[in-house]
Amino acid sequence: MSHALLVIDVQNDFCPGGALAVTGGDEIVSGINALMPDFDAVILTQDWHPAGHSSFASTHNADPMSMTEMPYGPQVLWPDHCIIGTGGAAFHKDLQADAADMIIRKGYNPAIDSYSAFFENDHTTPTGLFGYLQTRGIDTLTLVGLATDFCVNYSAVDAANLGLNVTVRTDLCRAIDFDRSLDAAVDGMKAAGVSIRD
Ligand code: VGL
Ligand code: ZN
Repeated sequence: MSHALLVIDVQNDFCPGGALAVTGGDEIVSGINALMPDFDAVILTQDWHPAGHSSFASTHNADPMSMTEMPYGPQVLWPDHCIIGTGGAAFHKDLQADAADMIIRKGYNPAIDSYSAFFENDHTTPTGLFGYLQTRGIDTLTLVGLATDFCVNYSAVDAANLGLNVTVRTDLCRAIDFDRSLDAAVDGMKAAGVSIRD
């Protein structure tokens, strides 16, 4: 069976200067590139929202980083970010995106956010990534990217619950760390059986 590198959302809007900048988000790019040749497959995710997405505070006339209730549960309202086709949604210019076998986009459904690379935030609607991994015989994942406490966390927990062997390289991730979300995320990942490598 094979081992894939899953690179989460290394996009301009999550890097310094971006709309939802993660501190140090650009520091991990060269280390991620250097890891790519060690894997049987390289998969990138790309956060990919239509304008007016339901996860945007502006859509609800609310303050960014406030909370709302969606039919699927609580949801953080974010600044507008990763709008389809914009420069903010593009990968960081130094990320070796050409090395990817697969790029999976998520968050394009206007009514449902999608932190995880596997399921939308309703925890039901699949992105198709699990089927891709199964048909390629990939049973082991190493995750890197942005942000540790949101999209990396949700992707890692879903992957572990789907029965994959999962390691998160936190040295090649950076966190939003909103309302102590990083500690909660690390606890949740460990509880799901994810290996954390600092
Ligand atoms: C992310 C918030 C909103 C992430 C994406 O990549 O962690 N966070 N959209
Ligand atoms: Zn998003």
